[in-house]
Amino acid sequence: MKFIDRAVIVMKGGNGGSGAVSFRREKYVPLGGPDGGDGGRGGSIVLVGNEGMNTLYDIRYRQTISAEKGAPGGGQKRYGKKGYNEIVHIPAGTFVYDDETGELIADITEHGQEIIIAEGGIGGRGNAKFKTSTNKAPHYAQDGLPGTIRRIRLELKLLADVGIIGYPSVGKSTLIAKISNARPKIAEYHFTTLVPNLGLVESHAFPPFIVADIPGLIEGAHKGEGLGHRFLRHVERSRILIHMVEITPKRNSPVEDIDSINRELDLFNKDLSLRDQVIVLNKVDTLTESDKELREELQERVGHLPFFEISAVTGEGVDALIHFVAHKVKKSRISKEERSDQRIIDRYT
Ligand SMILES: Nc1nc2c(ncn2[C@@H]2O[C@H](COP(=O)(O)OP(=O)(O)OP(=O)(O)O)[C@@H](O)[C@H]2O)c(=O)[nH]1
Ligand SMILES: [Mg+2]
Repeated sequence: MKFIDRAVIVMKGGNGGSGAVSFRREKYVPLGGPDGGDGGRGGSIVLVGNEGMNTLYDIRYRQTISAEKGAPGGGQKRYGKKGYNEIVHIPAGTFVYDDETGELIADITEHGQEIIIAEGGIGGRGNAKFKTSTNKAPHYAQDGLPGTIRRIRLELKLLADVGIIGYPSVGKSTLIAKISNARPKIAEYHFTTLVPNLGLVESHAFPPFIVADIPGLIEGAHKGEGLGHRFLRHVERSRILIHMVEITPKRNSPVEDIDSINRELDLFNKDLSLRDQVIVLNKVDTLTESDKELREELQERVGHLPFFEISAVTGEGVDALIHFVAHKVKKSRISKEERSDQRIIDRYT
Protein backbone atom coordinates (compact mmCIF):
# COMPACT_ATOMS: atom_id res chain seq x y z
CA MET A 1 0.00 0.00 0.00
CA LYS A 2 1.20 3.43 -0.87
CA PHE A 3 1.93 5.67 2.02
CA ILE A 4 -0.15 8.83 2.04
CA ASP A 5 0.61 11.37 4.64
CA ARG A 6 -1.55 14.32 3.72
CA ALA A 7 -5.14 14.84 2.61
CA VAL A 8 -7.36 17.85 2.05
CA ILE A 9 -11.06 17.18 2.36
CA VAL A 10 -14.20 19.26 2.49
CA MET A 11 -16.38 18.34 5.43
CA LYS A 12 -20.04 19.21 5.29
CA GLY A 13 -22.36 18.97 8.22
CA GLY A 14 -25.90 18.03 7.20
CA ASN A 15 -28.39 20.85 6.67
CA GLY A 16 -31.16 21.12 9.16
CA GLY A 17 -34.58 19.99 7.93
CA SER A 18 -37.12 22.71 7.30
CA GLY A 19 -40.03 23.30 9.60
CA ALA A 20 -43.47 22.39 8.27
CA VAL A 21 -46.43 24.62 7.49
CA SER A 22 -49.47 22.61 8.30
CA PHE A 23 -52.92 23.03 9.86
CA ARG A 24 -54.97 20.64 11.83
CA ARG A 25 -57.61 19.13 9.64
CA GLU A 26 -60.33 17.33 11.46
CA LYS A 27 -63.80 16.52 10.42
CA TYR A 28 -66.29 19.14 11.58
CA VAL A 29 -63.52 21.47 12.80
CA PRO A 30 -63.44 24.18 10.18
CA LEU A 31 -60.40 26.15 11.32
CA GLY A 32 -57.77 23.86 12.86
CA GLY A 33 -54.74 25.58 14.37
CA PRO A 34 -51.19 25.37 12.97
CA ASP A 35 -49.53 22.04 13.66
CA GLY A 36 -46.37 22.11 11.52
CA GLY A 37 -43.50 20.36 13.34
CA ASP A 38 -39.83 21.32 13.46
CA GLY A 39 -37.23 20.03 11.05
CA GLY A 40 -34.61 17.62 12.32
CA ARG A 41 -31.06 18.61 13.01
CA GLY A 42 -28.48 17.73 10.35
CA GLY A 43 -25.89 15.09 11.20
CA SER A 44 -22.39 16.19 12.22
CA ILE A 45 -19.06 14.88 11.05
CA VAL A 46 -17.01 13.30 13.76
CA LEU A 47 -13.33 12.40 13.38
CA VAL A 48 -12.19 9.49 15.51
CA GLY A 49 -8.61 8.39 16.15
CA ASN A 50 -7.88 4.82 15.21
CA GLU A 51 -4.66 3.11 16.17
CA GLY A 52 -5.14 0.38 13.62
CA MET A 53 -4.64 2.77 10.72
CA ASN A 54 -1.33 4.13 9.59
CA THR A 55 -2.10 5.93 6.36
CA LEU A 56 -4.61 8.47 5.09
CA TYR A 57 -4.93 6.44 1.92
CA ASP A 58 -8.61 5.57 2.27
CA ILE A 59 -9.70 9.07 3.07
CA ARG A 60 -7.56 10.73 0.47
CA TYR A 61 -9.89 9.94 -2.38
CA ARG A 62 -12.99 11.17 -0.67
CA GLN A 63 -12.89 14.80 -1.66
CA THR A 64 -16.03 15.69 0.17
CA ILE A 65 -17.56 13.99 3.13
CA SER A 66 -21.14 14.97 3.95
CA ALA A 67 -23.30 14.06 6.86
CA GLU A 68 -26.98 13.33 6.38
CA LYS A 69 -29.40 16.21 6.38
CA GLY A 70 -32.21 16.48 8.84
CA ALA A 71 -35.68 15.48 7.62
CA PRO A 72 -38.37 18.16 7.32
CA GLY A 73 -40.98 18.46 10.01
CA GLY A 74 -44.48 17.17 9.35
CA GLY A 75 -48.09 17.83 10.21
CA GLN A 76 -49.48 17.00 13.63
CA LYS A 77 -46.36 18.56 15.11
CA ARG A 78 -44.17 15.71 13.96
CA TYR A 79 -40.47 16.44 14.29
CA GLY A 80 -38.24 15.67 11.34
CA LYS A 81 -35.76 12.85 11.92
CA LYS A 82 -32.27 13.88 12.88
CA GLY A 83 -29.58 13.27 10.26
CA TYR A 84 -27.04 10.55 11.06
CA ASN A 85 -23.60 11.62 12.21
CA GLU A 86 -20.86 10.65 9.83
CA ILE A 87 -18.00 8.94 11.67
CA VAL A 88 -14.66 9.23 9.92
CA HIS A 89 -11.76 7.15 11.21
CA ILE A 90 -8.31 8.63 10.96
CA PRO A 91 -4.97 7.23 12.12
CA ALA A 92 -3.79 8.11 15.61
CA GLY A 93 -1.00 10.59 15.05
CA THR A 94 -2.94 12.80 12.65
CA PHE A 95 -2.95 16.56 12.90
CA VAL A 96 -6.12 18.28 11.78
CA TYR A 97 -5.79 21.75 10.32
CA ASP A 98 -8.26 24.26 8.97
CA ASP A 99 -6.97 24.42 5.41
CA GLU A 100 -8.15 27.98 4.90
CA THR A 101 -6.64 29.59 7.97
CA GLY A 102 -3.89 27.06 8.64
CA GLU A 103 -5.06 26.87 12.25
CA LEU A 104 -4.41 23.61 14.08
CA ILE A 105 -7.81 22.31 15.10
CA ALA A 106 -6.80 19.09 16.78
CA ASP A 107 -4.00 16.65 17.33
CA ILE A 108 -5.51 13.19 17.33
CA THR A 109 -3.09 11.01 19.25
CA GLU A 110 -5.29 8.53 21.06
CA HIS A 111 -7.38 5.61 19.97
CA GLY A 112 -11.02 6.65 20.22
CA GLN A 113 -10.26 10.36 20.59
CA GLU A 114 -13.12 12.26 18.97
CA ILE A 115 -13.70 15.68 17.58
CA ILE A 116 -16.75 17.17 15.89
CA ILE A 117 -15.30 18.79 12.83
CA ALA A 118 -18.45 20.04 11.07
CA GLU A 119 -21.68 20.49 12.96
CA GLY A 120 -25.03 19.78 11.44
CA GLY A 121 -27.43 22.72 11.08
CA ILE A 122 -30.33 22.96 13.46
CA GLY A 123 -33.78 22.25 12.09
CA GLY A 124 -36.21 25.03 11.25
CA ARG A 125 -39.21 25.62 13.45
CA GLY A 126 -42.59 24.57 12.17
CA ASN A 127 -45.51 26.97 11.99
CA ALA A 128 -46.94 25.58 15.22
CA LYS A 129 -44.17 27.49 16.99
CA PHE A 130 -45.17 30.78 15.43
CA LYS A 131 -48.72 30.92 16.66
CA THR A 132 -49.35 34.09 18.66
CA SER A 133 -52.44 35.79 20.00
CA THR A 134 -52.47 38.11 17.02
CA ASN A 135 -51.55 35.54 14.40
CA LYS A 136 -53.39 32.34 15.06
CA ALA A 137 -52.70 30.87 11.67
CA PRO A 138 -49.11 31.63 10.61
CA HIS A 139 -48.44 30.50 7.07
CA TYR A 140 -44.74 30.35 7.44
CA ALA A 141 -42.09 28.14 8.98
CA GLN A 142 -38.30 28.36 9.17
CA ASP A 143 -35.86 26.69 6.88
CA GLY A 144 -33.27 24.58 8.60
CA LEU A 145 -29.83 26.13 9.06
CA PRO A 146 -27.11 24.92 6.75
CA GLY A 147 -24.51 22.58 8.20
CA THR A 148 -20.99 23.85 8.77
CA ILE A 149 -18.74 23.51 5.73
CA ARG A 150 -15.06 23.29 6.42
CA ARG A 151 -12.08 22.42 4.32
CA ILE A 152 -9.61 20.60 6.49
CA ARG A 153 -6.14 19.30 5.99
CA LEU A 154 -5.06 16.09 7.63
CA GLU A 155 -1.39 15.43 8.19
CA LEU A 156 -0.14 12.18 9.51
CA LYS A 157 3.04 12.14 11.47
CA LEU A 158 4.65 8.77 11.53
CA LEU A 159 5.07 7.60 15.06
CA ALA A 160 8.41 6.02 14.41
CA ASP A 161 10.84 5.39 17.23
CA VAL A 162 13.79 5.71 14.95
CA GLY A 163 14.25 7.78 11.82
CA ILE A 164 16.95 7.07 9.25
CA ILE A 165 18.23 10.24 7.67
CA GLY A 166 21.02 11.08 5.28
CA TYR A 167 21.90 12.15 1.76
CA PRO A 168 20.24 10.39 -1.17
CA SER A 169 21.60 6.94 -2.08
CA VAL A 170 23.58 6.40 1.10
CA GLY A 171 21.60 3.19 1.62
CA LYS A 172 18.77 4.13 3.98
CA SER A 173 16.20 1.97 2.22
CA THR A 174 18.64 -0.90 1.94
CA LEU A 175 19.05 -0.84 5.72
CA ILE A 176 15.35 -0.66 6.50
CA ALA A 177 14.76 -3.58 4.13
CA LYS A 178 17.47 -5.56 5.90
CA ILE A 179 16.24 -4.98 9.43
CA SER A 180 12.47 -4.66 9.15
CA ASN A 181 9.42 -5.94 7.33
CA ALA A 182 9.41 -2.91 5.01
CA ARG A 183 10.19 -3.63 1.36
CA PRO A 184 11.00 -0.27 -0.18
CA LYS A 185 12.36 0.34 -3.61
CA ILE A 186 16.15 0.43 -3.73
CA ALA A 187 18.11 1.86 -6.62
CA GLU A 188 21.30 3.56 -7.56
CA TYR A 189 19.77 6.85 -8.53
CA HIS A 190 18.99 9.66 -6.09
CA PHE A 191 15.56 10.18 -4.58
CA THR A 192 14.48 6.60 -5.06
CA THR A 193 12.42 6.96 -1.93
CA LEU A 194 9.67 9.49 -2.51
CA VAL A 195 7.64 8.99 0.62
CA PRO A 196 8.76 7.63 3.98
CA ASN A 197 8.73 3.88 4.53
CA LEU A 198 7.71 2.49 7.88
CA GLY A 199 9.05 -0.80 9.09
CA LEU A 200 8.73 -2.91 12.18
CA VAL A 201 11.95 -4.31 13.62
CA GLU A 202 11.37 -7.54 15.49
CA SER A 203 13.61 -9.88 17.37
CA HIS A 204 13.39 -12.20 20.34
CA ALA A 205 16.17 -10.17 21.91
CA PHE A 206 14.30 -6.87 22.34
CA PRO A 207 10.81 -5.33 22.16
CA PRO A 208 9.78 -4.41 18.62
CA PHE A 209 10.20 -0.87 17.42
CA ILE A 210 9.27 1.15 14.38
CA VAL A 211 11.78 2.64 12.03
CA ALA A 212 11.14 5.18 9.28
CA ASP A 213 13.25 5.64 6.19
CA ILE A 214 13.08 9.28 5.18
CA PRO A 215 13.64 10.43 1.59
CA GLY A 216 17.15 11.74 1.05
CA LEU A 217 18.00 15.14 2.45
CA ILE A 218 20.19 17.64 0.66
CA GLU A 219 21.46 21.10 1.37
CA GLY A 220 18.61 23.60 1.32
CA ALA A 221 16.13 20.92 2.46
CA HIS A 222 14.72 23.26 5.12
CA LYS A 223 13.79 25.67 2.32
CA GLY A 224 12.12 22.92 0.38
CA GLU A 225 15.01 21.74 -1.82
CA GLY A 226 14.73 18.11 -2.77
CA LEU A 227 12.11 16.01 -1.07
CA GLY A 228 13.27 15.58 2.46
CA HIS A 229 11.85 18.79 3.83
CA ARG A 230 8.30 17.68 3.36
CA PHE A 231 9.03 14.62 5.39
CA LEU A 232 11.24 15.97 8.11
CA ARG A 233 8.21 16.45 10.26
CA HIS A 234 7.80 12.70 10.28
CA VAL A 235 10.89 12.33 12.35
CA GLU A 236 9.93 15.09 14.73
CA ARG A 237 8.50 12.45 17.01
CA SER A 238 11.30 9.95 16.61
CA ARG A 239 13.42 9.57 19.67
CA ILE A 240 16.52 8.52 17.85
CA LEU A 241 17.97 9.33 14.48
CA ILE A 242 20.22 7.03 12.55
CA HIS A 243 22.34 9.46 10.58
CA MET A 244 23.76 7.51 7.66
CA VAL A 245 26.75 8.46 5.56
CA GLU A 246 28.94 6.91 2.91
CA ILE A 247 32.31 7.67 1.41
CA THR A 248 31.65 8.62 -2.16
CA PRO A 249 33.42 10.59 -4.89
CA LYS A 250 30.11 12.42 -5.41
CA ARG A 251 30.73 14.50 -2.32
CA ASN A 252 33.77 15.68 -0.41
CA SER A 253 33.57 13.80 2.83
CA PRO A 254 31.15 12.18 5.24
CA VAL A 255 32.13 14.71 7.87
CA GLU A 256 30.95 17.55 5.66
CA ASP A 257 27.80 15.60 4.89
CA ILE A 258 27.00 15.15 8.56
CA ASP A 259 27.53 18.80 9.26
CA SER A 260 25.39 19.96 6.39
CA ILE A 261 22.51 17.63 7.19
CA ASN A 262 22.66 18.70 10.82
CA ARG A 263 22.51 22.29 9.69
CA GLU A 264 19.38 21.48 7.74
CA LEU A 265 17.80 19.82 10.75
CA ASP A 266 18.66 22.79 12.87
CA LEU A 267 17.15 25.24 10.39
CA PHE A 268 14.03 23.15 10.07
CA ASN A 269 13.50 22.63 13.77
CA LYS A 270 16.02 23.25 16.51
CA ASP A 271 14.62 20.43 18.56
CA LEU A 272 15.35 17.96 15.85
CA SER A 273 19.02 18.80 15.74
CA LEU A 274 19.28 18.02 19.43
CA ARG A 275 17.79 14.56 19.06
CA ASP A 276 20.03 11.59 19.89
CA GLN A 277 21.95 10.51 16.84
CA VAL A 278 23.73 7.35 15.95
CA ILE A 279 26.22 7.90 13.16
CA VAL A 280 26.43 5.07 10.69
CA LEU A 281 29.01 4.69 7.97
CA ASN A 282 27.43 2.41 5.38
CA LYS A 283 28.89 0.46 2.44
CA VAL A 284 32.02 -0.61 4.28
CA ASP A 285 32.15 -3.55 1.86
CA THR A 286 33.23 -1.12 -0.85
CA LEU A 287 35.90 0.74 1.11
CA THR A 288 39.47 0.63 -0.15
CA GLU A 289 42.85 1.80 1.01
CA SER A 290 42.24 5.19 -0.57
CA ASP A 291 39.21 5.78 1.68
CA LYS A 292 41.31 5.34 4.80
CA GLU A 293 41.86 9.00 5.41
CA LEU A 294 38.22 10.01 5.18
CA ARG A 295 37.25 7.08 7.34
CA GLU A 296 39.66 8.13 10.07
CA GLU A 297 38.56 11.72 9.81
CA LEU A 298 34.99 10.54 10.36
CA GLN A 299 35.91 8.35 13.32
CA GLU A 300 37.59 11.32 14.90
CA ARG A 301 34.74 13.73 14.18
CA VAL A 302 32.04 11.57 15.73
CA GLY A 303 34.02 11.59 18.95
CA HIS A 304 31.69 10.63 21.78
CA LEU A 305 28.65 9.99 19.56
CA PRO A 306 27.65 6.37 19.03
CA PHE A 307 29.21 5.23 15.78
CA PHE A 308 28.85 2.10 13.70
CA GLU A 309 30.37 0.91 10.48
CA ILE A 310 28.12 -1.38 8.51
CA SER A 311 27.26 -2.83 5.15
CA ALA A 312 23.51 -2.85 4.67
CA VAL A 313 24.06 -5.24 1.76
CA THR A 314 26.25 -7.90 3.35
CA GLY A 315 24.84 -7.37 6.83
CA GLU A 316 28.24 -6.69 8.38
CA GLY A 317 27.87 -4.68 11.57
CA VAL A 318 24.09 -4.46 11.26
CA ASP A 319 23.29 -6.65 14.25
CA ALA A 320 25.43 -4.61 16.59
CA LEU A 321 23.79 -1.40 15.36
CA ILE A 322 20.27 -2.73 15.80
CA HIS A 323 20.91 -4.05 19.27
CA PHE A 324 22.34 -0.73 20.30
CA VAL A 325 19.37 1.17 18.83
CA ALA A 326 16.85 -1.25 20.35
CA HIS A 327 18.42 -0.70 23.75
CA LYS A 328 18.17 3.07 23.36
CA VAL A 329 14.54 2.82 22.28
CA LYS A 330 13.74 0.67 25.27
CA LYS A 331 15.35 3.11 27.64
CA SER A 332 13.53 6.06 26.15
CA ARG A 333 10.17 4.33 26.49
CA ILE A 334 10.45 3.78 30.17
CA SER A 335 9.41 7.25 31.27
CA LYS A 336 5.82 7.46 32.45
CA GLU A 337 4.75 10.36 30.26
CA GLU A 338 5.32 8.25 27.24
CA ARG A 339 2.88 5.58 28.15
CA SER A 340 0.38 6.78 25.60
CA ASP A 341 3.01 6.50 22.89
CA GLN A 342 3.64 3.02 24.15
CA ARG A 343 0.08 2.07 23.33
CA ILE A 344 0.67 3.10 19.79
CA ILE A 345 3.74 0.94 19.62
CA ASP A 346 1.79 -1.89 21.18
CA ARG A 347 -0.56 -1.99 18.26
CA TYR A 348 2.26 -3.30 16.14
CA THR A 349 3.19 -6.05 18.53
N1 LIG B 1 27.99 -2.03 -1.92
C1 LIG B 1 26.97 -1.57 -1.21
N2 LIG B 1 25.96 -0.95 -1.81
C2 LIG B 1 24.95 -0.49 -1.06
C3 LIG B 1 24.91 -0.66 0.34
N3 LIG B 1 23.79 -0.10 0.81
C4 LIG B 1 23.12 0.38 -0.27
N4 LIG B 1 23.82 0.17 -1.39
C5 LIG B 1 23.43 0.55 -2.75
O1 LIG B 1 23.32 1.97 -2.81
C6 LIG B 1 22.27 2.35 -3.70
C7 LIG B 1 21.28 3.25 -3.00
O2 LIG B 1 20.64 2.52 -1.97
P1 LIG B 1 19.22 2.96 -1.38
O3 LIG B 1 18.99 2.06 -0.22
O4 LIG B 1 18.19 3.04 -2.43
O5 LIG B 1 19.62 4.41 -0.88
P2 LIG B 1 18.67 5.51 -0.16
O6 LIG B 1 19.53 6.15 0.88
O7 LIG B 1 17.43 4.87 0.29
O8 LIG B 1 18.45 6.51 -1.36
P3 LIG B 1 17.24 7.58 -1.60
O9 LIG B 1 15.97 6.83 -1.39
O10 LIG B 1 17.43 7.99 -3.00
O11 LIG B 1 17.47 8.67 -0.63
C8 LIG B 1 21.65 1.04 -4.19
O12 LIG B 1 22.19 0.74 -5.44
C9 LIG B 1 22.08 0.04 -3.15
O13 LIG B 1 22.16 -1.27 -3.66
C10 LIG B 1 26.03 -1.34 0.96
O14 LIG B 1 26.10 -1.54 2.17
N5 LIG B 1 27.02 -1.76 0.13
MG1 LIG C 1 15.57 5.24 -0.27
